[in-house]
Amino acid sequence: MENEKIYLHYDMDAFFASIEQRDNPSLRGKAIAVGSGVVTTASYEARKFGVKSAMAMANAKRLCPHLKVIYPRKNFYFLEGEKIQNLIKKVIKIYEFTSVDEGYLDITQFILAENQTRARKISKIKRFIKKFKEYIYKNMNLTCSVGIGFSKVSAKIASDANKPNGFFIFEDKNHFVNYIFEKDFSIIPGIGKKTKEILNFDFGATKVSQLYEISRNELIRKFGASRGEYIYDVIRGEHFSKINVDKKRKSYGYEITFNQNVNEIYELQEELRAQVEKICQKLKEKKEFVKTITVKIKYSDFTGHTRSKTLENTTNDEKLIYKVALENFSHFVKKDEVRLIGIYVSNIFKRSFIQLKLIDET
Ligand code: TTP
Ligand code: MG
Repeated sequence: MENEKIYLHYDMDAFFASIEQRDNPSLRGKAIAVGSGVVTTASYEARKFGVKSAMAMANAKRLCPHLKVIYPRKNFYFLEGEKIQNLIKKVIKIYEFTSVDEGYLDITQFILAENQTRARKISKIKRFIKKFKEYIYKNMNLTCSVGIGFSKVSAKIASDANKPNGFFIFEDKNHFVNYIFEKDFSIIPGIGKKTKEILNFDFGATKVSQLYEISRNELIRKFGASRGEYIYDVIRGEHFSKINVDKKRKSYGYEITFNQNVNEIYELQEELRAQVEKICQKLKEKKEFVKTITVKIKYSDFTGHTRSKTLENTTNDEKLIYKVALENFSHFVKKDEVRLIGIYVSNIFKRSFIQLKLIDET
């Protein structure tokens, strides 16, 4: 196939809970849940008792009386997730991290070669998975599950097929369709609660197999073009989306809440200047460039406003970003009794030539 791609999706196993078990040997092999009022995640030992994410802790305790409850260390888990991402970035250049513990990698170049037999391809994939899992384990002492597919979505479904610490490979579309056919359609990512209800209610569908009976037009009529087409294509193994390496997190920034009203414009401008400085430092560290700059303001009566400007070109220039911030700020009619001021940047890019260079290196 001309445009054949091989995607890997990784998903860390019981991420928060595994970190706790790793760092506290007395928790290993035990049923634990991380959370306070609600379970954020449970160890696989606890899942055997039916303990699940988003369950009230009291219910979890009822299902599993010996459950050990661990108060979350959210910042630490986030940093651990970032460590994993940095490890991956060192060895694979086409990546997209979709949450703290999962992401997509394009591994086509490591696998495909001309005139290669199917058996050879599969054995290369298996070797790659083994190396990948060992690499993460050796460095993090954590296990993950891995899925391989011909599209991002097929790789994601594959990574769920043999959890925990497993892997699964979709060799092609047929293999994929056969696998999902008899499954509940909740196996398809992106079919949310509302869509699910409509599919249940209007079409009497609960299984993927039943979705093949609905025409493309009907799906579009019910769900709109984008979601309708997605559902139609995805169950046929025909939904393809690219890994977007350039586009990073949607936005970030800084804001400050004052203890009392601030009425002086220069004081607010000074605060913005300090925030811009911090943002630009971060942009330079991360080698990122932005197009959109937003200023946010809140008044003593809790009303709030934002003002954004999108530039023609990407920038990380402190003077320019500060100038745009001031311009945004000048558009607020009221500039006193301010309780919060902040600045956010979005439309974040990595310069594409940097990325291309990296790809050439591998
Ligand atoms: P998941 O990957 O969904 O779950 P998991 O890693 O705990 O387990 P699995 O082996 O099934 O992948 O989520 C990653 C982390 O995100 C999880 O450890 C806890 C956190 N999380 C929440 O904080 N709230 C939630 O509702 C969910 C689902 C997860
Ligand atoms: Mg996970």
